[in-house]
Amino acid sequence: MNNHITLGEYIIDNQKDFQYSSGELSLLLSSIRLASKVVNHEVNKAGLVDILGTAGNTNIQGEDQQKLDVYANEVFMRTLINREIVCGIASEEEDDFVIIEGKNKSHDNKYVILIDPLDGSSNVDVNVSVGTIFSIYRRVTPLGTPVTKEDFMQPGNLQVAAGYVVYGTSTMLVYTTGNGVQGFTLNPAIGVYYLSHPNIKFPEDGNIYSLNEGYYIHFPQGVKDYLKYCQEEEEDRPYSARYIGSLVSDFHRNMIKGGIYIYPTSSKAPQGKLRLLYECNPMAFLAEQAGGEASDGYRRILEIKPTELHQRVPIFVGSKNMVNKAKEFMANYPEDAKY
Ligand code: P6P
Repeated sequence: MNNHITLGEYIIDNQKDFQYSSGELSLLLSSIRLASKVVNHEVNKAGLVDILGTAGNTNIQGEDQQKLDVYANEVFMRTLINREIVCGIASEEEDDFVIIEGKNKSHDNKYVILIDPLDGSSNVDVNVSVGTIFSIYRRVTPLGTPVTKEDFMQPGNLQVAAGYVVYGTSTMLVYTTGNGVQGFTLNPAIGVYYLSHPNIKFPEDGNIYSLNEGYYIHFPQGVKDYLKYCQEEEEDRPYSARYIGSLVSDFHRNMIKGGIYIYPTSSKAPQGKLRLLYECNPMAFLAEQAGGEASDGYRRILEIKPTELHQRVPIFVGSKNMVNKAKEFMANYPEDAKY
């Protein structure tokens, strides 16, 4: 019998850390825990049942919705709505935010959640890790009224909690409520998450860089210069290139070992590819809570004022000294700060 604390026990033990919490945030985290176990069950057997491939439609991003994308979105939406613990939900798989009109006066709930239900889902068919990403805010409009877009368009530095589930060789739930980053590993035999990685810290330095070098010719010059720096024959370089096309997995590996993940603007993706509200902000909150950094190349991700629900921004996230070195190269081209 291991002596690790379970996620449920941890949430209860740390209830006091949630400012003004009436237990709603604990309930919300517990619901995410439950939904992640249901999704994990399907992801792990995806190869066995006809749930692979596309669902035959596309999301607002124009991307093929994988059947598991749709399934994961339904599981998280249903779990959160049925429990009526949030007053609104925004999802990568939903064109607009969803107002929770529950029977028990859901408008009185104080949190909104933004989710990417299954990031990297195009990897499912080839058995590569995928992940769920979530971001939680306190609403800013009056309790008792239906949520508005304003409740979702908050800068990342106002997040109350953020985290991800990585469905990998083991399934982990990693989250922060602003008091450090805690990692929990699922024991699938009994369906319990145990605290396996307390107070995860990004190594200040690292020797892994993660970006899609196939787009090299389309990158801004600052990114090209940084890439060449990473590949120079020096005492601490060249670094290793590790990129599996799944943000959560690349981020998680880099947070444990040290490294930087970059999805820059390019002539093919003038705003970058990743979404600010439910990909970049939660990963940036986690990175900073673990002692790392997250920038768009010029500005702190968490200080960007959102303008659209599904807006994209470039991201440089990971070990503090690696992100700062990349920013040094980007600073030589201030014209690229506009995107
Ligand atoms: P590309 C998955 O679609 C994703 O959002 C991230 O998980 C991943 O890092 C990135 O896009 C991969 O994008 O353009 O390199 O295939």
